[in-house]
Amino acid sequence: MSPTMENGRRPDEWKLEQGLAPKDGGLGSHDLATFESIAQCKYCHRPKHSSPSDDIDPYTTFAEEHPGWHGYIEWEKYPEKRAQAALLLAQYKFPPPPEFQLGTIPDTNPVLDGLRWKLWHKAVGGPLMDVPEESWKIVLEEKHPDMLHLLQFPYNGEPPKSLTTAEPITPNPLHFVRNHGGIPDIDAEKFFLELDGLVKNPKKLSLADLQNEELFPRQSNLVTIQCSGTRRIEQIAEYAGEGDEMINAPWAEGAIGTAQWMGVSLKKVLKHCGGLVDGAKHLELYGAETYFKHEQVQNYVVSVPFSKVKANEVLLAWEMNGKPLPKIHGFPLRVVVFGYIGARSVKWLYRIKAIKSPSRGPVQSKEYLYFNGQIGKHNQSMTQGIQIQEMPVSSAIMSPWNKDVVIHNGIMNVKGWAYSGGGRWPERVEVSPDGGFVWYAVPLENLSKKHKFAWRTWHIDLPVDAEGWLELVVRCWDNSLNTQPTFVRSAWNWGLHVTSSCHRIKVYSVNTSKEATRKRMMEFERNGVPFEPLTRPTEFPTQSEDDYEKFWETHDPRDVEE
Ligand SMILES: Nc1nc2c(c(=O)[nH]1)N[C@H]1C(S)=C(S)[C@@H](COP(=O)(O)O)O[C@H]1N2
Ligand SMILES: [Mo]
Repeated sequence: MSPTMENGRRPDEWKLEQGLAPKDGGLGSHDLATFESIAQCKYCHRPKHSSPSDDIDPYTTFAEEHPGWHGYIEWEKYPEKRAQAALLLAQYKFPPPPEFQLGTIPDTNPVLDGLRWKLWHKAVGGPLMDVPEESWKIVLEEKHPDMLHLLQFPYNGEPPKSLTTAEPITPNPLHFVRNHGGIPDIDAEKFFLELDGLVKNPKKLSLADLQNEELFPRQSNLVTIQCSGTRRIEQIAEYAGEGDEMINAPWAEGAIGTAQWMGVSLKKVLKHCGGLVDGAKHLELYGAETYFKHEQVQNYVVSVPFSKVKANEVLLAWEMNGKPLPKIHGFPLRVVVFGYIGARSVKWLYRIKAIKSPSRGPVQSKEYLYFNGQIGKHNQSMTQGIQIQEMPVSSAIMSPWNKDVVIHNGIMNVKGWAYSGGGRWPERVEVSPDGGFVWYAVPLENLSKKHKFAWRTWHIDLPVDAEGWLELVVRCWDNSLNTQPTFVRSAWNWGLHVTSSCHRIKVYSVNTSKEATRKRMMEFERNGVPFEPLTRPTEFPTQSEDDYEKFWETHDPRDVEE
């Protein structure tokens, strides 16, 4: 492929994901000590000054709930405590989120900083004060050094393209991360899971209880987790949107990962609690960290229907690819909901509550909404959005990359992933070299093994005759014969969720099986002139004076005489 590659990877690969050049690659641009100078009093716009909330001692008022559970403040059970945090937040005017959709996406890694979220934590203070710094430290300890950090805090990151599909099972340090807050640090020995609400016999189970094979058989599944924001950058490139309170991280194709998860089926755990009381139909899942929305604090709460649990498709997992869960992926216990958007796979799980109807938690019912294309800021209401649950069929080309120069001999090697949610799986992957008229099927032996709840990685030797700029497209057909919308525009939505349209990339094709091209490329080599960048003028004549004159001897001149 491209001559600038080192060990098959480019050091500046991430810039290609965003179409930008990298700059610092530093640890983030903001000194958090600047908090006092940035945060202003909401009313007088001067730096924060004394107020009634000064009597609140955040260290005692917002104390962590249990010893050994660092990063867990219980909010859901204590409305007064939430009101006090809201009082503290209300003192300040926070800076607006950065504009990166109508302007340009910053050329740094971390790409976005999350200053507002950092300041919210500082404003409540107490045990939340150091959460942004502590979380970033865990990112650096647990994730691959080549991660593309889309948002420093709450941490959102994806692997570089060349590593995303290098293996059909994603190595833990390369698995994408999507957080809504800090990363708790919970002592497994002190941990317990609370099951309450409409369960017959509410219980508290320690990790040792859950791991006791006399109580619960182990279950291990290969499951792909896909964030509904995957490939969002294509929607952003088309039109700006908004949707959720969280900065809409400009994800490329890497917000998807596949792991062998091990734990126990939630169905078995509920059975151990005597099952559900009549009328209970949903399980509300609680994550330990603090989530901010509209100057209110809460824990991370979503729900799954009991029918999904009954099918043994909701796993309580403590192992990821044979290793204990990394802190960043939910240690000591997380949920893995097969075939649903990632948002339901709650990390740092501490409570499961049986309820009658889907959770009213904002992540469940007020975000992750899928709107009609004409809905936006001017006319949006939450109830118009479909709550996203199962992911539709999707796919992506991971090599070559958009705007790549591909030098080939009539056969282009193209690689990627394909996935379908809801217990459907890719049956056929098709690649087009011409923008979507002609489709070549990926030979079945070039697809990774079929699993009910996992993606398939694939590669194809694509016949490509044409040269110059071409549009490569991929689409997948799942086992229900669903396929993907044709263009981003076909399914663009205000929340910038579920970019499942056919993935299109532009490549510059140089076909050396053509005699003239082969000769030209040899000339570049002979003259010691690099072919790239494409836009640099060729530094040697592309036709000899002789050939040029000969042509005019045998052809009509430019103009015709009547
Ligand atoms: N407690 C908690 N669980 C969470 C989240 C979170 O922010 N907090 N993010 C969710 C979202 S939106 C996704 S896509 C997945 C990502 O899982 P991963 O970070 O392990 O890849 O976790 C989900 N579980
Ligand atoms: Mo997500």
